[in-house]
Amino acid sequence: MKNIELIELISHGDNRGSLIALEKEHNVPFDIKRVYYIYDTKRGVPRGFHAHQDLEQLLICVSGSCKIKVDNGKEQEVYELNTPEQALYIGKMIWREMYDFSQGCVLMVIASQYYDSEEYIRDYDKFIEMVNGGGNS
Ligand code: T46
Repeated sequence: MKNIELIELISHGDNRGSLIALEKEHNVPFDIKRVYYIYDTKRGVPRGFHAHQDLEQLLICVSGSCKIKVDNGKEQEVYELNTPEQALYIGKMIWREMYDFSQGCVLMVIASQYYDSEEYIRDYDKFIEMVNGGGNS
């Protein structure tokens, strides 16, 4: 799907354990402005249900697992994130829903913009309208 990519991260491991580095241009395809993480999620409680017009993000499940449904207004895909060695890139104008969080799941998100609550598209019908009419799909 356009604006969605599952990126394999290179893990540097030795007999002490593993380490993964995230760097702009190497494995993060945008300027990093913000990092946040979602944790202490509740069983059976989904999150997300919105899209962003300009925001790009990388989602990494650094512990546990969860599922991410992405929707570009025409097609939908579900990704299960269950390893810190993969990052899901979500580009502009993608509706996302996160669910099936395992116990102890920590979902880390690297974002291309500072937080702006006004920038969220929270209405699915409006999202579909924008995708079909706005020229951003
Ligand atoms: C997204 C998915 C993957 C802040 O104050 N700063 C922040 O940077 C963020 C992301 C959130 N917040 C506040 C706003 C709400 O009061 O934290 C609270 C929970 O945020 P929200 O309901 O938007 O969380 P999710 O899990 O539904 O969505 C988040 C991101 O908001 C969103 O951009 O793509 O994770």
